[in-house]
Amino acid sequence: MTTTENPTPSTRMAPDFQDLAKIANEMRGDVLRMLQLAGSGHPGGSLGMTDVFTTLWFGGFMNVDPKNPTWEDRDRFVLSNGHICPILYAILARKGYFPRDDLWTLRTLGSPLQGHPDFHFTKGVDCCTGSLGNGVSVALGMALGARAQGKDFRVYAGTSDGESQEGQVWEMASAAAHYGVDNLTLLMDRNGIQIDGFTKDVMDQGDLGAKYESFGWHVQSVDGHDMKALHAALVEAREVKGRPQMIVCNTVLGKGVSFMENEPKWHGVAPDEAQLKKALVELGLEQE
Ligand SMILES: Cc1ncc(C[n+]2csc(CCOP(=O)(O)OP(=O)(O)O)c2C)c(N)n1
Ligand SMILES: [Mg+2]
Repeated sequence: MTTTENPTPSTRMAPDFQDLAKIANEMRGDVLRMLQLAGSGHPGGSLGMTDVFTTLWFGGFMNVDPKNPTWEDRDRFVLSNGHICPILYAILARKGYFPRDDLWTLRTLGSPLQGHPDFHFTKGVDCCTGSLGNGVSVALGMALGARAQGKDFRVYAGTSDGESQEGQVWEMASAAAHYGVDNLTLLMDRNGIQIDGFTKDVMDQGDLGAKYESFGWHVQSVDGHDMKALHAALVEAREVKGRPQMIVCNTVLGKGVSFMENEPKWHGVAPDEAQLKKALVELGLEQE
C-alpha cells in the first residue's frame, strides 16, 4: 500500500497559506461548537495549537491514509497533552477518518470521541493519552520501533509547558537523545498557562528550549500562529540527522477568541451558548 500524501522534499510544493488559515479558522469553529454541545472540555489549548497542527496535518507533513488508518508505514501522531483533543478530532474529521457529525457527540456515552484520545474508539488516533508525561514516552517508543523494523515513518507528538513538569518527560528527553532518534519531532505548546494559572507562578519552567538543547536535541522556537514559520520549522526538523527535534511553539491560549485569549480560566471550561455565538461571530463564521 502506498500513499502520495507526503511527496519527497524535493518535489513538495509550499502549501497555500491562505487556504491553511481558512481551514484553521473553520476548525476553531468546530472545536467551539463541539465543546458547547458537550458542556465540558478544553478550548484554550485546542485553539492555541490549531495553527500548529493545521500546518502539520494540512501542510503536507503527515504521511497517512485516512482510508487505511492502521497502515503500518504511516507517520504517527501522539497528542501527549491529550486534553486538547477537540482540535485533533476536528482535524481527523476534516481528513476523512470519520464523519464531521461525529464531532457533535463529543464526551457522550458510546461516542467514538471521548474526553481524551483513545485509539480503541477513534480512527486516526495512534495512542491513548491524557495522563500527562505518558504520550511523549510512547512516541519515543514508536520512533525506536520504526528503527527496529527498518521502517522510515516519522513520529510527531504534541506536548505542553504544563506537561513538562512531569519527570517522565525528561526521561524521554534523555533517552531520545542518547539513542540519536531522528524520526521524532515534538511540538511544544508554550502558552505559559496550565490548569491552575500561569506556569511562571505554579512552577516556573524557565527556558524549555534551552533545556531540550542541553539534552542534545535540535531545538527551534517559533511563533505558533505564523504558519509560514511553522512550515519552515517542520521542513528543517525533518532534515535533521542523528538528533530528536523540538519545536517550541509560542502560542496564545484561546487564540482567535478575544475573551478567551491568554486567560487561564479557559484551560478547561466549555463556552455556553451566548459565548459560542460571540466567538463564532468573531471568527467570521456566523452573522451577528
Ligand atoms: C499525570 C497527570 N496529572 C494531572 C493531570 C491533570 N491535568 C490536565 S491538563 C493539566 C495542565 C497541563 O498543562 P498545559 O498542557 O500546559 O495546559 P494548557 O496550556 O492546555 O492550559 C493538568 C495538570 C493529567 N492530565 N495528568
Ligand atoms: Mg500550557
